[in-house]
Amino acid sequence: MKSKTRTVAAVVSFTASLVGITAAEAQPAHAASSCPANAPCLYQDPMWSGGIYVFGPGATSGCWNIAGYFDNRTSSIDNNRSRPIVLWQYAGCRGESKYVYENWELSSLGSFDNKASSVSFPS
Ligand SMILES: [Ca+2]
Repeated sequence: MKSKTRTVAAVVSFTASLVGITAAEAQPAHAASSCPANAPCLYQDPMWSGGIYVFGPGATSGCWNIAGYFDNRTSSIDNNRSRPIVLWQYAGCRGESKYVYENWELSSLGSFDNKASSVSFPS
């Protein structure tokens, strides 16, 4: 198990450099305490502040549109779940996308700021 964990970490680091995520953006979990356990949370403002949009335990697969007020307002993420999520530019999980690893927090979204309109949960 230990060697598998190291391999996964190396792949994450390599992929992060490819898509231009800086070390400042990718931080260990638990900085954002307002997000419930096992839930992916979207925040209206950077640094996990402002309004919060929480995906419940039923959101484990498929594509979910971000309803109402939160559409195009997400500025930081706490993926407080042991599975990745993908943010999408348009409803129905179309357009540009941004991958968020399991148990990762992003204090800002760079070019994806205020863009997300749907979220998918890859199996
Ligand atoms: Ca915002």
